[in-house]
Amino acid sequence: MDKREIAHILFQADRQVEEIERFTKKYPQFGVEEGYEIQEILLEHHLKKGSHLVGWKMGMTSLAKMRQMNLKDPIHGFLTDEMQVSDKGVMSVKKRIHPKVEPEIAFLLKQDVHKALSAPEAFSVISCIAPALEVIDSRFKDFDFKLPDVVADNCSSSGFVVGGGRTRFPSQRLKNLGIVLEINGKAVQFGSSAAILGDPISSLIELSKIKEREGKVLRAGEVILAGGATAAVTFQAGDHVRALVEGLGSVEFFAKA
Ligand code: OOG
Ligand code: MG
Repeated sequence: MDKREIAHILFQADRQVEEIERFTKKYPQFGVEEGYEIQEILLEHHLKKGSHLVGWKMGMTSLAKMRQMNLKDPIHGFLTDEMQVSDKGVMSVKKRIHPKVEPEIAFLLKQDVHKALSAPEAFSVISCIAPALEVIDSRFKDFDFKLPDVVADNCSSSGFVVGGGRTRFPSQRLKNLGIVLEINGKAVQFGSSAAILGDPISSLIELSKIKEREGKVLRAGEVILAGGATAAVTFQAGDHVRALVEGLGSVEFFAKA
């Protein structure tokens, strides 16, 4: 199994909007650690093509999803400027294979983070807490993947939108905020921020631990997506997609061909 080749195949599948078979079928020995090594090479491809790293995302943060996948820890990926769409902006469907959307909570960092954070520290490094929408688009046929595949595929990352949010927010409220995902004005998913590791701030704490282990730094200005709060939902060109998060406001996009 050639990690460089797999990263190249994943990058090409993304660029050419072509689905591929999961790698664990052909390489049953392929593990999560190798998945992260491939993800690193994939990031190099994005940077070489002129994209900029703008943040990180956590995935599989709901206890239900972790149990379903038999996981003990969430997974993480990178976010680039190319994936970002402004609030009320246009999300292309044509550039994606089989996109789905999920409501999330985003943190904006106001300072660099060099080490694992405690909960009070985590709140002190945030400049803003905002509602967000994440568009996932697995490069694998039918979203059929095992953990090493999805990690290599940058955790299905494809697009994201961050809403206005709040610069000050009571920390104890964050752990149970109602969340609604709407498509064309109709509520299609309901959830609570509690679905995200019991409290979304835990996602930032987990990420800080991971980055400390990797010897990497989270940078001021970066966006952190805490993880999906409901199931992800398919959308189509012409759809107006909006997420509302109690106390934080809303965020939306218009899906276009
Ligand atoms: C992986 C994407 C995980 C989340 O928030 O849990 C993710 C997938 O389900 O394809 O973004
Ligand atoms: Mg997500």
